[in-house]
Order: sequence, then structure tokens, then C-alpha cells
Amino acid sequence: MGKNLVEKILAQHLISGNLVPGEEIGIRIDQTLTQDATGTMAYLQFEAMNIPKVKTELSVSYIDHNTIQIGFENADDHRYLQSVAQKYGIVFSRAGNGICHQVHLERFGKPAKTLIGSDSHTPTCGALSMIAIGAGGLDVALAMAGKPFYLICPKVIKINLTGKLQPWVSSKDVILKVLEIFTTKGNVNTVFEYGGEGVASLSVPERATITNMGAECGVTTSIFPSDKMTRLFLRSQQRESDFTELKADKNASYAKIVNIDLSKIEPLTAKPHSPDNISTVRKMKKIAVDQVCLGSCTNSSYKDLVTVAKILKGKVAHPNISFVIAPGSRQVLEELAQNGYLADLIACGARIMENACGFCIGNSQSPKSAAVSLRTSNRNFLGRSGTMDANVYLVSPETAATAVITGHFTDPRDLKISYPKVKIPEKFSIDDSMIIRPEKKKSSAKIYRGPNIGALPRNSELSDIIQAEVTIKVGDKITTDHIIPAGARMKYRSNIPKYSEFVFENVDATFASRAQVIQKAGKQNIIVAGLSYGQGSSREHAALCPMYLGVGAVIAKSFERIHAANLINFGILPLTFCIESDYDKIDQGDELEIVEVRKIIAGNGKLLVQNKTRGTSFYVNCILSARQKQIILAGGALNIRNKK
Ligand code: MIC
Ligand code: SF4
Repeated sequence: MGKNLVEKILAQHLISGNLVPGEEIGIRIDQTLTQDATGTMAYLQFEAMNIPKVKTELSVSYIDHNTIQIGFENADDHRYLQSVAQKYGIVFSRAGNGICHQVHLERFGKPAKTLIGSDSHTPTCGALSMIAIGAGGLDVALAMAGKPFYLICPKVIKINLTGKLQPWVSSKDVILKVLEIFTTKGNVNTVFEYGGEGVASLSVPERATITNMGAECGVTTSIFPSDKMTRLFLRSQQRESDFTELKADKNASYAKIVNIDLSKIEPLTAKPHSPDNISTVRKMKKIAVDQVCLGSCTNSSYKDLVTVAKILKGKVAHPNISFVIAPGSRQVLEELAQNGYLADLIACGARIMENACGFCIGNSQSPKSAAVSLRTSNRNFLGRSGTMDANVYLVSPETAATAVITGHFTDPRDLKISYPKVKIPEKFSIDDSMIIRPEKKKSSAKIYRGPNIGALPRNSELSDIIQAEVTIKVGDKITTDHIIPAGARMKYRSNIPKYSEFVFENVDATFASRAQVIQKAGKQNIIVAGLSYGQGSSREHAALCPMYLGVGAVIAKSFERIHAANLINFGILPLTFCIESDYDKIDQGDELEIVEVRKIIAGNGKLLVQNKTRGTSFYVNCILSARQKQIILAGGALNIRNKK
């Protein structure tokens, strides 16, 4: 039997376990990336491991999230990260250089390699035929220390692309179609492998839009073959020598094959407040639009922004529209400037933001109350824009640019102009001067620690009896943005006691203070949740801050992959209802007791949860690998010395 792409790369990197879907495997990691908002914790954890230099082929630390710098905190964090990079042999991408995923694709990604990153959109580099996976900062720190990365061996679904995209339809519409088919829940431990004759017509940046937003489906990663397009892209980045061809064997097997005919896809949008709430743009009627934001790691390639510039040339943004562009990288911005497109965009009234995450993470450009905001980014979760009652729609650059002209939702095909042709430079002008390479020799560099860098909190060993109160009961699809907001609060990422004050801030602002009262009373806090708990961001703060507030367990109908791993890493029990309807028999404020926890976890039993308030009981599962049991019993990965 032939191998699919995923099996080929995993087999090359396998350290432990068998390549059988559902089994835990350990793989060797070639490259890591971090960004500043998750990086400080990752590097504090790495420092605690006492390793003189990173052991990967390449580790890159990017500054791209917290670049607003109101107050001293972000700037202090940046200096900390720069000094850590220098000391431990990490490449440092300075603020202004661009968004980690776009820059990694341009400058560092290599076919057939493995990459993990402390950001959920790390799968972007699957466009270069890498196994690229988002993870918590601690897992990235362990990979930098040369340890394997553990994951459940995924099942592989082939997405077979046929046909060619019609004019005005682009790769954002493809991934929105995929989201319509697969939704944001129920896809854990799965990889989407793209294949079929339709793949050949998609450039690497177009593929990257698709692999980037696969994260919204909750898959482990997404991957494209390495072919002619890959070679062209690497050549344009003046690193053709990084090319290797890679494709699935003809007789490769897949868990499932899903066919998508590219020629049948129409301009689509994800309506508020979930990336899987899909409609055609045409059906949106003429809803008035208040804001258009172009950019983010999903759609800010040279092709995306030149297409927009060409659509908007000679026009002025509709008077009711605030029009914002955040280019993905300095390379893209420089090329736009050199080729005159930046002038066209400025003339149209675009507000040019930094090459950084910016509006996408809600740290700037929050729209007006109850606004309709069209964005080319990847997440439209409630409140993520920074305006709680805003309605964010995810769209392609073509649909976004069209709304800039008309002032309302418009199918771009209705513009009745010819679809702009974009000539991609055969060679981009390469300028890596904002990338600082570390010295090879042992460094005596001093680590800079501003007052914003707090100590790393640790959990205590798992107790045998859990006496707890249900501090909050939430529904399905709770994202890590719900658990611990980013935006204006993100500057506290390196200060856990402070950041913890904002846990569930946008769901129930009393959570943190109530949790502290329960903690002080000597009890643990328990979170009860529905399906797909922990969607979205990889931020381990969604585990770390609840841990700090004394959360001992989350009982949910199901968990998303990265968040479940983060809970385990910080010693919080991820429990699932044995009978889903037991969710209805439990409420906020209920007193719960679980006994013989250690013994039952060490074996493979189910835990009996006594609801003391209601006088009822129900069973929960705690499905962990042997390695994860060890971590949970110790109260988190940091408590285990001499990790293998
Ligand atoms: C996001 O898009 O939600 C983020 C901000 O990039 C996060 C990382 C973070 O919370 O710092 C992610 O996607 O993992
Ligand atoms: Fe940055 Fe947004 Fe991409 Fe996250 S999704 S890495 S916040 S641009």
C-alpha cells in the first residue's frame, strides 16, 4: 500500500509509537516558531530547562502581536525575547518585519520538514508541504530542548480539488467552502491533505490561505504537495535550493476523500460569530458595511494586496467605510511600494497599519458600536474585534475591496469590471536585515527582564479528593478568546497574576473574583462546558490563568486538541461526560466531589462525580496516554524533572 504525504513525513520523523491513527506518537521537530504574545511564557519555560542552546535545525522568535506598545509592557517583553534569542541560538524577527506565518512561509519554511509553533495558525506552512502544527508554548519549549512533540497520530482526509477557480473567486472562498463542509467542531486528530488536479493552479500563498484557516476546523494541520508551484515560490524567494518534490503515492489510502470542484465555488462569507457560519455573498443582500480590514496572516500576500490595489485604483473609499490594511510582511509592503500599488491604496483612503496582527487580534481598529465589519482574517468570534456588539464577516480580499467601493455587501462579480490579473515577481527583493541571526558560539548574553516578566506559576500535585464548586457553566464552541481575551488585555501575557483577573471577562466578568473566593475557601473550581471547548487560539494562558485561579478540572462534552494538551500540561483535568445529557443535570454553583482521583486516573477507570447540591452523581472519562497520566499526576509538565 502506498503512502500519503502525511504518512511520508511522519514516518521520517517518528521517534515513538506506531503510525496508527488514534495512537499517541512522538515526532522529531526540525523547526519551531514563537510569537511575542505566547513567546514570553514559552521562553521562561525553556529557560527553566537549563539547556545552553536550542537543539532544533531552526527556531525563530517573531515580534508581531503586541506591537501597539501602550505602556511599557510590550516593549519590555520584546527586549526580553531579543536577549533570549541571542543567548540560546534563536533567530529573531524584529517588530516591523511581519506576521510570523507569512514571514516563515517566505523566508524559512522547507518542504518535508516538521514545524511546531506557539500559534494556532502555524499550519500555514503546510502550503510548503511541511507538517506544521500549532501547540502550547510549553510544547514548543520542549521541542527547542530537543524533546519529541507528542500528538495523536491523525487520520488523513484527502480533499480532492478539481477544476479551476472562476474569476473573482479566490482561495479564501475555498477554505470557507471547506468550513461549510466540515464546520469548526468534530475534526480533532485529523489532517486535511489536499490533492487532485486542481492543486496545480494554486500558488503557494493561495495554498497558505487554505492551510492557515484549516485551523478553524480544528484539524491538527493541513498540507499540500510540493510541486512546480512550490519550486516557483521558493525560487521567487531566492531559495530554490530548499525545494524537494513531495507527493502522495498513487495508491495511497485515506480515511475519507472529499471532492471539491473549484469551478463551482462562489464568493462566500462567514457570518457572525463563527468561521463556519457560511453563506454566499450574493445572499447577503445589500447590508451596509462600516469597516473593511484587509490583511492578517490569512490574506495579505502580494497577490492579495495587488488585486485589491487594482480593484481600487482611481476610486475613493465609500464615505461610511473605515478602510484599514495591515500587510503581512515587510517584503509584501516593500514590493507594493516599489511597484506603485501602495500609492494607489493610499490614494483610495486606505489606512496603512503596521505589518503585524493589529486589527485581527482586536488590539486596534475596533469598529463602531453594532458595526458591520468585513475582514479578510480568519476568526470572527464574538468580541474579538474589541467591540462586543460588532458583527464581523470573514471574506476574500476581492469581496472586501468591492465593499470599499459600494459601501455595502456586494458580490464582486457584480462590479462588472474585468478581474485584475496580477503578475507575481519572478524574484522578490529579499531584505533580511530585520532578521537577527544569533551567534553560533556559547553566548554570555544577559537576559533582559523588565518588570512585566513575572515568575512562572506552578501547580501542585493532583489531589486524591477533589472538592469543588462549578464556577461557571458554558455552552458549545467556547473559544480560548472567551476563556482569556486578547486585544487590550494581551499586554499582560507575561504577568499571570494580572492577566488572570480577566478570565472569562467577556462571558462573566465576576468569574475571577468568584474563583478566588472558592480557592480561598480551600475548594477547587470546576468549569462545565459543552462541545468543542477551547477552540481557536493556542494561548496556553487559557489553561495557565485558570490554573492560577485554582481550576482543577474542566468537564466538557468534548475538547479541542491544542487546548486539551495545554490543560494537561498545566495539571488541569480534561474530563468528558460519559453520557452527554448529564451536562443538563449540573449547574453553576453546584458543589461537586470526586474521590480516589489518583488511583482511578492511574488505572483506566471512569471517575464518579457526586453532585452534593442535587444529591445526584454521574460518570466522567479521563482519557490520557501513559505519558499524560504522569504529567497530570505530577500537577503539570513543569513538575516533572528529567523529562524524556
Ligand atoms: C490568534 O489568532 O488568536 C492568536 C492571537 O494568534 C493566537 C495566539 C495568541 O493567543 O497569542 C493563536 O492563534 O494561537
Ligand atoms: Fe496574528 Fe491574526 Fe494571524 Fe493570529 S490569526 S497570528 S492574531 S494575524
